[in-house]
This record gives sequence, structure tokens and C-alpha cells, in this order.
Amino acid sequence: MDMKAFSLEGKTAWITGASYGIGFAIAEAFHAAGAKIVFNDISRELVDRGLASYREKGIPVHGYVCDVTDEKAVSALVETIEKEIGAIDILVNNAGIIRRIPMTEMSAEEWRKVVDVDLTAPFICAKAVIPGMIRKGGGKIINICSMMSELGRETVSAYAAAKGGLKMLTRNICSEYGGANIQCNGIGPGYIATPQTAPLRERQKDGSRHPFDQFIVSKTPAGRWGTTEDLQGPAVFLASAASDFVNGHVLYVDGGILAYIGKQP
Ligand code: NAP
Ligand code: GCO
Repeated sequence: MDMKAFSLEGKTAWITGASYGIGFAIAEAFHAAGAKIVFNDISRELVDRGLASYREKGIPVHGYVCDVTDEKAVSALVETIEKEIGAIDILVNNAGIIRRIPMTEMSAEEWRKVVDVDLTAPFICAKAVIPGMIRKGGGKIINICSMMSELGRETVSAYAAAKGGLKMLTRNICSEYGGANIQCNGIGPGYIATPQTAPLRERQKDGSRHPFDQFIVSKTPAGRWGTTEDLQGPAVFLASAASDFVNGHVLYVDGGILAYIGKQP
């Protein structure tokens, strides 16, 4: 086998919401694999923060302010990228939000906001890049799903519904555009130490670990939270020619948590 299959040389990758966290780590890995990096985030402040972080790492990037829920803004951004940088070979739908609210206390507006960012925006971004991918003879779309694409838990109804829908959108893009040599797969991170999960890991007043932190560590065969680096290899694989015959799949990078019933109390 030619290991060049894992290279992203000559490819242009757009990672949404990649000023920090999982998106930033994926962009770092794609750069190391040879790709040209484009990212967006929702505010000028976040994009500037991201640009500074990439500069610190010596990673040349193009950064844009764009709200991925705004179809007009996304279409305009894709046009700009295609004009200024070139065709988009790889899209990573990474931007996301979560609101941890008991369902009976969640307003329909709060529900819609989560679904808008976590499900409708990946639809909008994929719809915007697919025509260019078809013209180019193919492409890669990676949707950042979640364990909540498979499981529910208290207070995350909108997030779980959106991430479950994102798993099915992944399968549908595979079904509809696999014939155009577009591979659309998901990555389902387990519990990853990023700002999004910081509230679940906060030290208690007495200095002890957050109960949820202890719960996740005990439920994960790997016995730890994931790091954003744990996602880099799987992301490069799904973005590269090495996965050309993998389509409609969600690759769970979760330390084994989804496979494990848990220790007997
Ligand atoms: P995150 O806190 O979820 O943030 C993702 C980025 O997207 C942030 O920069 C965020 O900006 C941005 N964003 C939010 N709404 C946006 C919009 N409308 N337009 C453009 N950008 C927007 O970071 P993360 O923990 O690295 O998560 C990244 C992805 O992985 C998300 O889809 C998340 O659901 C998923 N995920 C995370 C975990 C985990 O354990 N961390 C596990 C499974 C899946 P703001 O900072 O303003 O929100
Ligand atoms: C939560 C967490 C999870 C993780 C991730 C797990 O509140 O349960 O935020 O949703 O972010 O999605 O895969």
C-alpha cells in the first residue's frame, strides 16, 4: 500500500468553527498532512483569536467571519473561497453549540437555536460545497457528530436530536452524492476536554472532581477524557484517499464508552 493515500497535499480544507477546540486540532492535523486550511467562526474576535493561535503554531490559514446558520453568508463565503483560494476539497462541519436545559424547561426558541447550528448549518454548508465538489470530480465531507448521535441523557434533548439527525444527514449525503465520488462520513467524539465540556469537569468547592467527570472516567474503558489530539488521526483518515471506499459511516472516537455497559456498582 502507498502511504501517500493518507496525504492531503494539494487539497483545500474548510473547517467551520475552528478558532479553538476540536476544529482547531483537526485543522492542525490537516496542515501537517499537507492541506491548505480555511476556517470561519461566528465573530471577528474569535477569528482573530484563531488567527493568532494558528500563527503561533506556524500554520498559514485563511480565516473568515461567518455565521454558518446564515445561508446567504455561507454561499457568499464559499464563492469567496473558491475565487480567492480554490475549489474546496474537504469540508468539516465542526461548528456547534450545546444548551444543557431540562426539556420541560427549554423554550422552543432555545431548541431551534441548537438544531439550527448543529443540524441545519451542516446542511447549509454541505449544500454550498457539493456543486464545486461535483465539478472537481469528488470531495470529502466530515460531520462532527457525537455520542449523542446514539445515546440520550438528561438536559441535552435538542443537542441529541440534532446530532442524531446529523448522523442521518451524513448517511443521506452519502446516498445522494456517493455516485459523484463524494464521501460523507461522521466523527463521533466521546467526552473530549474542551471549553464546551468544561462545566462537566469543574472542581467542586471541596476540591473534589465533578461527579460527572468521575462518571465519565468510570464509564470509559480508556479510563480518561479524550483530548482533541485523539481526533486528529481519524479526521486525516476520513479526509484522505485512504477512506475513498468509506461512506455514510460515523467513526466513534470515544475510548470505548459506547461499547461498554459499565462497571458493576
Ligand atoms: P465548541 O465550544 O462546541 O465550539 C465550536 C466552535 O463553533 C466555537 O468556536 C463556536 O463559537 C463556533 N460556533 C458556534 N456557533 C456558530 C455559528 N453559528 N457559526 C459559526 N461558528 C459557530 O467546541 P468543541 O468542544 O471543540 O466542539 C466542536 C464540535 O464537536 C461541536 O460540533 C461539538 O458539538 C462537537 N463535539 C464536542 C465534544 C466534546 O466533548 N467537546 C464531543 C462530541 C462532539 P462560540 O465559541 O461562540 O460558541
Ligand atoms: C454533554 C456533553 C456531550 C459531549 C459530546 C459527547 O453535556 O453530555 O457536552 O454532549 O459534548 O457530545 O459525545
